[in-house]
Amino acid sequence: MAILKLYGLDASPPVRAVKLTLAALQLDYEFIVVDVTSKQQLSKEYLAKNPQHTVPLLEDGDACIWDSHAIMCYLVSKYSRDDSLYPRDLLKRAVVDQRLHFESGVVFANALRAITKLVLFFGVTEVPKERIEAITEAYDFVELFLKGHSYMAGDQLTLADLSLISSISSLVAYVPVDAAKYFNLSNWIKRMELLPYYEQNAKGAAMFAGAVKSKTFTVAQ
Ligand code: GSF
Repeated sequence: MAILKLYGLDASPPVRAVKLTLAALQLDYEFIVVDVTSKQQLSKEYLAKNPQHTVPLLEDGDACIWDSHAIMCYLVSKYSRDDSLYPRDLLKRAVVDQRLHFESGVVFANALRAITKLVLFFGVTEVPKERIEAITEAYDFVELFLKGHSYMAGDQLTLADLSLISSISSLVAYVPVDAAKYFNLSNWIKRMELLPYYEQNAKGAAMFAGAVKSKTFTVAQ
């Protein structure tokens, strides 16, 4: 087997989701830093691998796969005999898939990326209140998903958890999770922090939080 190569940077939530998956599967890989803050993803060499110029990117032999969700599903399907992270049972898998699409569209794109573009990339000092509402809406949904369950797609750890913890542990830099209002969510975060390989997310989440905290912004009413 060719050595897997993962391209990205630790501060990036979807890169961390893939790192968590690689650690859960105990797969060796080479990590190649592509720093999007200095536009390294726009190099000719990187564009040849990923014309959409996003991180994470996984290189497996001649194959280049991007989008964290696609990478995570590929890794489990190809390299794990145990399907617990991404069940083969079609109905169970559909629930995990729903959560992954939810992470991609509602949590990452509509909540995390939207506010991060304003605060970190455009240096906006007054954020529209819709951006904060998008975060609390995401928290409201996951609180509901977790009702009566320990994990995002039911009672066992799946890719849904590894994906969602990467973005939710970054969103807390903007809106802390109120344990009284979000009892299930705050317990789930604590459960995720106990994973033996959680450091794969913790380091980058702290870097991300540090970048957000270094900015000053208010919320427009
Ligand atoms: C999002 C990738 C993405 O936007 C995934 O892989 O899950 N749905 C995709 N990555 C950002 C970095 S980040 O916000 O963590 C990225 O690569 N931006 C640089 C660019 O040129 O788009």
